[in-house]
Amino acid sequence: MAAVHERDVFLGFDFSTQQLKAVAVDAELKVVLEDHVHFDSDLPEFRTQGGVHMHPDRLTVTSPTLMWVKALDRLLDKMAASGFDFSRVRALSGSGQQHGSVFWRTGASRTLRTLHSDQDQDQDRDLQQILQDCFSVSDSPVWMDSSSTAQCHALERAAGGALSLARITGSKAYERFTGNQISKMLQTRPEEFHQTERVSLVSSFAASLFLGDYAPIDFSDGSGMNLLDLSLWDWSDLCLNACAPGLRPLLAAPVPSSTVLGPVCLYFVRRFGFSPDCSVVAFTGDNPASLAGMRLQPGDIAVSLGTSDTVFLWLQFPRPALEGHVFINPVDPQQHMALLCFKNGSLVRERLRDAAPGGSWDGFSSALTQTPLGNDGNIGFYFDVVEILPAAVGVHRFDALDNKVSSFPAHTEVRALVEGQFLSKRLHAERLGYAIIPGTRVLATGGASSNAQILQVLSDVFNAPVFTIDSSNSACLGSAYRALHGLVADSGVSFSDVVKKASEPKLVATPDARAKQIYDDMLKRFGRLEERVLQESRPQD
Ligand code: 5FX
Repeated sequence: MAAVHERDVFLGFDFSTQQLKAVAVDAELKVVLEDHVHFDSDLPEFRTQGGVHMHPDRLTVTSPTLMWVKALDRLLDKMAASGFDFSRVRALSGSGQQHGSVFWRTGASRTLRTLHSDQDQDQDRDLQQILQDCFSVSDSPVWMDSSSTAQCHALERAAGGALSLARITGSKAYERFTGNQISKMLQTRPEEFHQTERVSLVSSFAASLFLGDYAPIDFSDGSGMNLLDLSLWDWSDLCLNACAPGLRPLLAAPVPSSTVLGPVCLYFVRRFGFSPDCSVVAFTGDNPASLAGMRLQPGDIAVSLGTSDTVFLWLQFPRPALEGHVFINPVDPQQHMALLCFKNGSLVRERLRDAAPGGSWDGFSSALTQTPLGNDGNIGFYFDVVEILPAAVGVHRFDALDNKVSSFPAHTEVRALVEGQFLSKRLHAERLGYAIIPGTRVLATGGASSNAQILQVLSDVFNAPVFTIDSSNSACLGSAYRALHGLVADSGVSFSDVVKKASEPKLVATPDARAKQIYDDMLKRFGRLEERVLQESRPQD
């Protein structure tokens, strides 16, 4: 592969739920362009709310496939109008919301390949016009869909149970996971299904547009389908057959996430001025792309403290379990990543802030500084809404002797919440195989990552230094970085070498010397108490 030149630019796209975003970085990894198209407001003709259609059963959630095609037309037009020089783009990649599926109608590959034609006839037509008849299903199921419970049960039965399925595919069966959605499509809309010649994820669908041909699914996003055997880097015949017999040719073989799929097709060269040598690197899921954008390294953990809290782990030795998701790592297929979601995040922190002395973040922070590490043994669980990990609800407080108590003093309550939220993240991360190793960093992001006292507790509970990063555009940025990495991955250059030039995260907290002993012990108690809370939350017969 030729050296990267000073004038080269790398482009990353993110087809997220609500918008299509683009970021371009130069050879020094400086961001030179950010742009987006917002589905609801920029494409009102599709009548989406938050980028989706919620169906009357309130379980089925879809997005119009052609909306994504039109969004790409619109975004590239906007970028051209702003003077962006497409001829400098050496490589592009992208990401899509995970799990969503696109059903290509039989014959669509022929239409896609017309994008390679050097005839002028298509240059005046936008992508939406060219591809309007290409989809056998016009509304793509997306990750918010939860209508495939019956198919999930059937898949778990076929695999010999939820844990066996998790051991094969990295996750137990989830309604939004694509295999179960495909199975539902076959059972409820067989006619459309039988008119389908290819099923893509949102990511591989988007790559197909640039490629002018079907793009393969990458290992990392493919891990979110309940179909990929993570140990084989290939589809599991057992899962394929359980979801839809004969599915393999409709998916084609999955590929490593850093694969160069080919050059951008002529349509983009002629219409927007891309270089015919611009490479399309496999697209992946938004969460894997975020891991790349946050530049996680072996042993790192990223904690996003938002409305709900999300944890990304770089895993060397994964232990898929009944909770969380293990994916093949997007920047190194020999490694893994895991994703954990916690629903009770900022809203609970804000509720306790309001109740804290002074009713402010200052009061909340001073409660943390005035209470000791380990909170004198007091532990709390605060689930205002039914939690995912664990599937429990309500507020549960325990004193140092594990007795259930009905209240804590105001300061103790604040520390119990923050310690409890972080202990829970550590507990569930460790269950998936996460281990704190020398050099482990905790990367914090999201609203609450601006609170120094909260981050100190995070550092103490994980006994690791905490750094802050801005992850607002991490999926897009990660895609631009992956575009660059794709050009050199085959020659053995690691992703971390490629992104060395990007700005360093900021060190904001280091663990107290007493933290390891205190929280190693507390974690064991926390695990036992969580089990009790879970039992109490189970409906009684
Ligand atoms: C992950 O499993 C999810 O379902 C979401 O984070 C989607 O990827 C959001 F786009």
